[in-house]
Amino acid sequence: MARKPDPTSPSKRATKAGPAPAPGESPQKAPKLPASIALSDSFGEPQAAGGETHQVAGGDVATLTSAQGMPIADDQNSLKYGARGPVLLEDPHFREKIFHFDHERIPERVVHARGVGAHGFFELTESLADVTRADVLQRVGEKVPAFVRFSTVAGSKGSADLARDVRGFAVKLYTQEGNWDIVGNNIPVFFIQDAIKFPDLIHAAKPEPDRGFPQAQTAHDNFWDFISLTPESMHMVMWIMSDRTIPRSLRTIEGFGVHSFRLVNAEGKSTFVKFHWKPKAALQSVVWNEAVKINGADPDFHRRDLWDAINAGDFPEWELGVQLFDEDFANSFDFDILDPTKIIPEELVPVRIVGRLVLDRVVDNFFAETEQVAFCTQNIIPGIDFTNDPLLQGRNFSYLDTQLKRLGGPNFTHIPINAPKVPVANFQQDGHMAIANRKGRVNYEPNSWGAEIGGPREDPAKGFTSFAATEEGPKLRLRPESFADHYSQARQFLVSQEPIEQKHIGDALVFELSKVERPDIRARIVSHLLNIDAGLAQTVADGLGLAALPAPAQAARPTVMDLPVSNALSIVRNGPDSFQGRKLGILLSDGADAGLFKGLTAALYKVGAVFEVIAPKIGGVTLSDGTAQAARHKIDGGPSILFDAVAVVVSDEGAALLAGDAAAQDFVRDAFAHCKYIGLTKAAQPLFAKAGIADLLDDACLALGTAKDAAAFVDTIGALRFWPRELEVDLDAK
Ligand code: HDE
Repeated sequence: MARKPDPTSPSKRATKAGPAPAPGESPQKAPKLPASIALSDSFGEPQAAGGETHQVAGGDVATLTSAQGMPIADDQNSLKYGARGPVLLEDPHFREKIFHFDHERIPERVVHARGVGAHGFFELTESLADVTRADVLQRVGEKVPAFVRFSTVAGSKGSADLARDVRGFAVKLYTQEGNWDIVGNNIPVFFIQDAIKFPDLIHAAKPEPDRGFPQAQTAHDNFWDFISLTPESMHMVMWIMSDRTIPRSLRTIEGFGVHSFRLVNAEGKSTFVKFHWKPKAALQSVVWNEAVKINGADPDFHRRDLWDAINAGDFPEWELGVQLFDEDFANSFDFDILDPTKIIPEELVPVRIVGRLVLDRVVDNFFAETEQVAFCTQNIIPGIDFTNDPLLQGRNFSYLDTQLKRLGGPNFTHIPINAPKVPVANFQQDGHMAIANRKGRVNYEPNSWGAEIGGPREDPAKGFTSFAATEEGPKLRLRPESFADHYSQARQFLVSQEPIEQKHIGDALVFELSKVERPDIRARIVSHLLNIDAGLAQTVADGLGLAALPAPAQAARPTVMDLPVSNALSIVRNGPDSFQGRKLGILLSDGADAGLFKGLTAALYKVGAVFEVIAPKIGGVTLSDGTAQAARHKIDGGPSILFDAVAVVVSDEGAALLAGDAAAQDFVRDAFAHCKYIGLTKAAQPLFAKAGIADLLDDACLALGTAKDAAAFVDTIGALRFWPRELEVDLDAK
């Protein structure tokens, strides 16, 4: 007969505090906790009723409950027969808790899985009442709440932030006429002209299906194979190989609606529009070698930056710009305004700034908001409408579908982050997780129950009406001839870059194609580059070690136009002019000059910049005047790649100590190799000598002696990088 377990007299083994120590290991000491917090394990004795043992004393702390609201007495132990007996199926708390945990995951987004979101507002600064009836675009000064989710495209949810990738820039505006989503990217064109190619593009970009890698990278055979067979992607290829895909911060990217949309005014007149978001912090990117290292040092680099900036009150801000144009322009333009692989250069149709988007609040809960937010391109409001861009039309079909799968039912608009901030009144009902079913007897219309019981009615005056475009023609699977030029704008993008940016495009192509195993794919890409620019094709061919140049790719439209330079396309020409909102890494040692340090931090404060101290020990340093300065990073946890510029403020003894440390050497060597501005005290020389760069120091390596030097230094580092140095430190540039 089985012995009856007696919960009141537990066996001796059950009362032992933790596992027996292994030989040679000292017995584990229980951690010292504040008196108000009880240890979570209770041995041998049933828990005191009321769950007091788990609560922080002194506050009015809520009682833990189950999802059904039942108060929980013990959250540490499942229900058992005796202390060592089997767990009972009966235990409702255990069952519910594990059940819920087992179902925590929802499918990650098939693209744009890794993202970060924030709340804010949109404010209109110039009325567009002449061209649209959209309420949110009428009255200057009017604000509506906004939620923005930034993302990378190819990587899984857990991939690193600085993958070379397009960034999603999806904006939800909670307007008085419902939610308006502008689901854009940080690049104004796309790879393909027809949505039917999207699954192929994404399959090719994602990890290869047999091996499940590479993660969050396009540097592999499948991607470049698809691209090399898809000439329409060549314009986008120029953009993704530029530094646009390795941004310094999400605060420093542009956003684009990509497609041509329509604005429709009260008279029903339509004007075409392209949407732009222009960052107040200007365009800024990192360099590739830096991106690779950032992904190791801080895979959350971008989301942390956004989080920190908002919490510090340095609210990220963008201007909303619109390019407005009419049918006449569309007919006279060299390209089809329905073709999403083309831009309309700002020099041809200027960007008119009409509003601002400010992000001023981080999310309370990542899953509830950032994960569950559901953007849909078809979320538009009266006064906004679509065009026949075939990519946009395909997207309008896709987004509802994807949310149904991801969020589990048609009621995802009931989730607070997706719910409009205006009353919803319709006869939709039921489905999974229906939270907002209508009250009353009537669930159809038309009905004859009168307004009060019978509920909402259509309103032709207020309601959305589609622009009455006239369409005709036979049903065909055909691409228009006006979409056929795949190279002219790719060339325009290239020639609009500064030489250093052109070099980076060449470097990126060589890097990516060097990861491609099949030589014929590498050559096929070069054959396309020949149609864009002979110099670039030659550079890439040389970089790959191609024995001979291939023949140029056959082009649907062989004549490549020499379009004028567009300055708006360059990052360097649109970079920052001050250090505001940026971060200096200050490497300190014991005995570092206190006056200089204070001068430096005061100068940074003055321009609205931030700094972080890196020191040999996380406990910080004692400065020359005896004051203690805390550190944010220990030297090997705070590499210079995390900062926009660095200053090395050390004493003689400090420099001698750091000179023998590989992480300190890397700190200055990387800052130098990444063309960063460097400030250094005279005493720092031995560290630079050990790092092998003492003889290379240039105009962007500035001596720091006095507080006045510090102020001059902070002025100088306003520029993005000191690019001339790259020619000294990169073999490919020689
Ligand atoms: Fe998307 N895209 N996309 N896309 N897209 C999705 O919707 C799709 C395209 C963009 O932060 C999915 O909710 C198709 C262009 C962003 O939640 C999915 C096509 C642009 C986000 C989808 C495109 C975008 C998505 C996956 C080709 C720039 C993230 C998860 C016709 C203008 C939104 C989801 C967020 C997300 C489909 C092309 C931007 C599957 C079929 C072009 C920023 O519906």
